[in-house]
Amino acid sequence: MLFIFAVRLLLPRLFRLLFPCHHSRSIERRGEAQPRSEMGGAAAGTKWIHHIQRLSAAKVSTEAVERGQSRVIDASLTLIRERAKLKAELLRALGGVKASASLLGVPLGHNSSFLQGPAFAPPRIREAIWCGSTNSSTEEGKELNDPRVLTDVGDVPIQEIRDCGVEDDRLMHVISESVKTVMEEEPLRPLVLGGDHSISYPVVRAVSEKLGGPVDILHLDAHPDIYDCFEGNTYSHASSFARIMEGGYARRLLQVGLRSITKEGRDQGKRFGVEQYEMRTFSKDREKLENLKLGEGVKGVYVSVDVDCLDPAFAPGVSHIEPGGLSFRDVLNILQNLQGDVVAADVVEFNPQRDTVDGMTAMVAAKLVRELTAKISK
Ligand SMILES: [Mn+2]
Repeated sequence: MLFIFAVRLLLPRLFRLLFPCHHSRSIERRGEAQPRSEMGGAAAGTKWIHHIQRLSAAKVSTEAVERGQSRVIDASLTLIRERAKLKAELLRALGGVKASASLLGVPLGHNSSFLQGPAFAPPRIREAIWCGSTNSSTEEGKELNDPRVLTDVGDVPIQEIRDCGVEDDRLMHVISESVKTVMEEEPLRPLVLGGDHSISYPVVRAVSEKLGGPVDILHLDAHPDIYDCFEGNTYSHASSFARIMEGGYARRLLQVGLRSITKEGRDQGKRFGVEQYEMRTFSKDREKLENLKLGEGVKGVYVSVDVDCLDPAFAPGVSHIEPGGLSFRDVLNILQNLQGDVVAADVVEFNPQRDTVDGMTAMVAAKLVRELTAKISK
């Protein structure tokens, strides 16, 4: 017995001694499990799973890789398109619906300058929307379990597409195409679940292109997200509104809840004519912000809610904790009293990896989604 044990213990060591190459390869393979070491100094936007560069070493032609990527993207868009078609057909058959919110998840976190947890938010938000601890009525009495009020077309499979080596230019295009696919189906209107804030750029671009003109944007956030470029990444979550304004996708941009703004943030705000409302003057601005009328003479209103617009006391599960923010009731007052045709919206930057164990911020994000649903659907 002791002899067998000794052999079993010693044989692998003897094997490694005789075949050192096998040993070093097994170390290399362990290294593969760590995406960062695999990527080396790759460009921004290539963090997390991204194995295609290693696979390319297998001498597959660029054309073949691109063909494969296109097939994956087509399949992804097809699933969203078919779900949107089915649900819109049902709504049209039910009749009497002018506009209906439809959830579209965009689980993207790699354009965040800090933590990437928002990539995991959409399923947590859905879970909280349907959590049994509350009922399915919005505050003003709309029923979320009525498909005429809310449907769901699923997620853009961001990580699955990136895992095929698709870079951000094309990925952003896929997000835009997904949003347009939903808008194709009357009466669906996209209510997008982020994701970090970089997704607002391809979403707003799609909304504006699809409607054929600019929208007015109500943007609730601790940060203006309007850097020309952040840490070398033009798609950064800190630059999305610079891209939106450059593209001419917004006529008015109102930023509310600001309390972490640099000189560049203010300069860029002036450059693009942004109406920036800072928290330090909120008590003075409150009446105006709780009685907004937007979207007249343009294609409608887009609402972008960064969960960190809220004071961290209300929503600790965010990447950038910034004290001195809005209360949840402040946000609801602004949204519920907003006059205008809300054509699409997003809720972004909820980071489940920083949430409390009982998922408090997930409930907060879900209630934002519920009340935005009430705003969109009619
Ligand atoms: Mn923010």
